[in-house]
Amino acid sequence: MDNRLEKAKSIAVSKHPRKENTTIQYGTAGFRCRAELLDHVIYRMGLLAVLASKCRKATIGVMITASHNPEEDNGVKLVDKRGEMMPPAWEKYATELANVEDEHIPNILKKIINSENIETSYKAKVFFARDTRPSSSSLARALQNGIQALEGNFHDYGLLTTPQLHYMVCCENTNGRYGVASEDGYYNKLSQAFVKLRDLTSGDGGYQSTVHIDAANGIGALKMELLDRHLNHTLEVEIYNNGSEGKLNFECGADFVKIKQQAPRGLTIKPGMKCASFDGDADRIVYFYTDEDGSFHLVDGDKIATLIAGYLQELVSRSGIKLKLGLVQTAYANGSSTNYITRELKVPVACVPTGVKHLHHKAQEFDIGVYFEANGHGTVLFSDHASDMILDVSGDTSLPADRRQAAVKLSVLMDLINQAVGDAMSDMLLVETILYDRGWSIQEWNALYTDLPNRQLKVKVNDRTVITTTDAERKVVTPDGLQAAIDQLVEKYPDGRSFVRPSGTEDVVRVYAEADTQESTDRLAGEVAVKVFEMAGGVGEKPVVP
Ligand code: 16G
Ligand code: MG
Repeated sequence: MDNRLEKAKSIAVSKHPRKENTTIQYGTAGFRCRAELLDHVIYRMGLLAVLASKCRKATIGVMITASHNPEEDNGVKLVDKRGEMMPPAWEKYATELANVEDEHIPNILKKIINSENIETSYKAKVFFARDTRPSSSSLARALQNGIQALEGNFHDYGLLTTPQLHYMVCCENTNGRYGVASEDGYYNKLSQAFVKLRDLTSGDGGYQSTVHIDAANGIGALKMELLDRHLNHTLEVEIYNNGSEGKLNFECGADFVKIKQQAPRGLTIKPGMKCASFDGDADRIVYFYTDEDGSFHLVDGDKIATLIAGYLQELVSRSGIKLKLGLVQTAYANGSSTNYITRELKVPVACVPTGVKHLHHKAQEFDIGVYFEANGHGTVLFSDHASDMILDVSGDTSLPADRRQAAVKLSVLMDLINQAVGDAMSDMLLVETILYDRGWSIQEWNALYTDLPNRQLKVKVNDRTVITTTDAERKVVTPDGLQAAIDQLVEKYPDGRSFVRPSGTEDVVRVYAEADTQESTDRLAGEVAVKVFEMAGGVGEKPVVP
C-alpha cells in the first residue's frame, strides 16, 4: 500500500496540485465553492472514496454537483453504502485530506487507514456521476484519476441526478433487492410502480392531469424526459427550463421559487396551472400556482409532507397493520403545518437540526418515517418490519378485501419512493399519485391549512460560530442574553415565533420569523436581525426594521 500512497502523491503533484492556500470545509452537503478551486479536492475525494469502499467493504458513491448554487460553482459529495450521507468522522477526513499540502497526502491516508482499521487488500469500487455544469466533466476526470491512483474499480455513470446516484449505490450494495443499478432500472422501477398505482386508484374530482415542471436548466430536465417516456402517458408532463437556452439555477429552480415566492423565469404561468420546480441536481421539489387574481401560492415541502403523511396514515389504518408513523421536520417548518399534523392528522412530529442527514436519521426511528424540509427536500422510509408486515397483509387472501387493498397500495408506494434520499422525480410521482387518488386539484391540496406569514433574513457577522444553538436550533445558547432578547420580541406578536442559526453553507447568520400578519412578521424578523447584529458582532450595514 505504501507504494500506492506515494504514487497517489506524485500524481497529485504532477496533475492535480493544490495551487491556493484557501481552506475548504466538507459541510452538510459536501464541498461547494467556485469550480476552479476544486480540481485537487476532487482528485483527493477519489482517493478517499477508495478508502471508504475498502473500509465499508462495499461500493461507495461520489456525486459531482453544486445543487442549487450558481453555474460557476461546483461541489462533491460522498455517498455511503446504503445510499445515505457519510457519517461525521468521514466528513472530518474529507476536510483534512482536502486541505493538506500535496506531500502530506500519504500521511493523511495512512492515518485514516489506521484509525478505521482498513483492510487495504479489499478491492475497492466507486460509482460516480455528475450534473450538467460546464466544469463537471473535467472534475469527473480528476475524480477518476484519484480512484485509479489507488487502484480502485469504478463505474462512471456520466450524467445523473443526485438521487439517481444514491439509488445506484443502494441497489449495488443490496444485491439488487432495491432495484437494478442502471438508469433503465431506475426508470422501470418508478414508472412501473406509478402505472400500477394509477390502476389501483380512482382519479375522480378536480385532479389536474398536467404538471408543468421548471427543471432549473439542469440535469432534472434530461432525466425527467427519459422518465416521461416510461410513463405511457399516464401523466402529462410539460418541461420548462430544460437547459437549451437559460442558465442553470438563474432565476429559476426550487430554491429560487421557495425563497423569492415567485414563479421562475422561463415558465409563463396561467391561473390554476399546476407547476413544480426542481433544483439543479433534482433532489428537491416545490409546487406552486397562481390564482385568478394573479396572487402566487407556494406549496412547499411542509405541504408535501402533510399530504404524504395524511395519505399513508389513512392507508396504514385501513390495512389494520399496527405501525408507528411519524413525521420529521426542522425549525423552518411553518407553525401551521406542525399544528395541522399534530392536531388534525394526529401524527407524531419530531424536530431536528437542519440538514438531510439529521432528518433521515430521525425518520429511521419510526416504522414509517416521513421527513421533509420546508425547502422541498425529503422522502419516506419504511423499516424492515413495516415492509414485511405490508407485504404479508397484501398477500393474505383470507383478509377482507379493503384491508388487503390498502396494503397492496402501500407495497407499491414503497417501490415508487426513493428511500435512499429525497428525489424530485420520485417525490413528484408520489404527490401525483396521492392527488389523483384524492381527486384533488393543487388548490384543494393547498387549502389543507393556511401557512402563517413568514420571513427569512441573513445577517453578516464577524464570526458566525459565536452563535450556538440547542433544541433542534430553536433556542440560542450563546451569545449570552440573545435568546432572552428574542423571547421578549416574540412575545409582542400573536402567533409569533423566531429563531436564529449560523448557516452551514454560507458565511451568514439566518433569521427566521413567523407571526399572524405579514407586517408583524417582517417587523419581528427585522427586530431579531438587529439584535443579532448588536449582540453577535454584526459587520457592514445594520439591518433595518421595516
Ligand atoms: C444543505 C442541506 C439542506 C439544508 C441546507 C441548509 C443536504 C443534502 N443539504 O443544502 O438539507 O436545508 O444545507 O443551508 O443536507 P444553510 O445551513 O445555509 O441554511
Ligand atoms: Mg439539491
